[in-house]
Amino acid sequence: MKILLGMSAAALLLCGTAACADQVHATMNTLTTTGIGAEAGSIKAKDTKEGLELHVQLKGLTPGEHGIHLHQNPSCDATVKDGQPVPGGGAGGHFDPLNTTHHEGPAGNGHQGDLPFITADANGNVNAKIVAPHLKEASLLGRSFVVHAGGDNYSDTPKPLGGGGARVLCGVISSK
Ligand SMILES: [Cu+2]
Ligand SMILES: [Zn+2]
Repeated sequence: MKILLGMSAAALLLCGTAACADQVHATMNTLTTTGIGAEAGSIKAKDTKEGLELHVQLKGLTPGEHGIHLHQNPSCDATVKDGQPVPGGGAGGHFDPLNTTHHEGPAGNGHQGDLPFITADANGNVNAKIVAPHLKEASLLGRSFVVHAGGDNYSDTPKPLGGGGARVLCGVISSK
């Protein structure tokens, strides 16, 4: 693990310029009760002076708003809770390196993994650039992006974690 981390750091140093923009990315797939299903687009990341910019291109969503977050683990596996399958449960919780345990959205001081919600058009497609002011590319490797069935009100009330509910798309983040 130490060697892997070292290599990632070296790659980031070599590619710290605009010439290497968009090299950190995730291929997104639908989630099923046993793992992942069809490919559903991609997310590409780059650092800007406003923060981490994500180019989000997705398909197959229900029209309307969807919560999207950086989740802790590099896994899109299904897990089991109380005897029920949890699609994408392997991704773990929202990236929260300071252990705030609060969901406050991209401008808040809670989970660093809280991203601006995305909106799918009438055909279920998303082609959007979103900016997460508190995140950097270097925080992404070894984690995953998750898109939820519902929107995100950037709060833990009335429902926890923005109220997005079930996990519908997931992608483990890599760099190449
Ligand atoms: Cu999430
Ligand atoms: Zn959160």
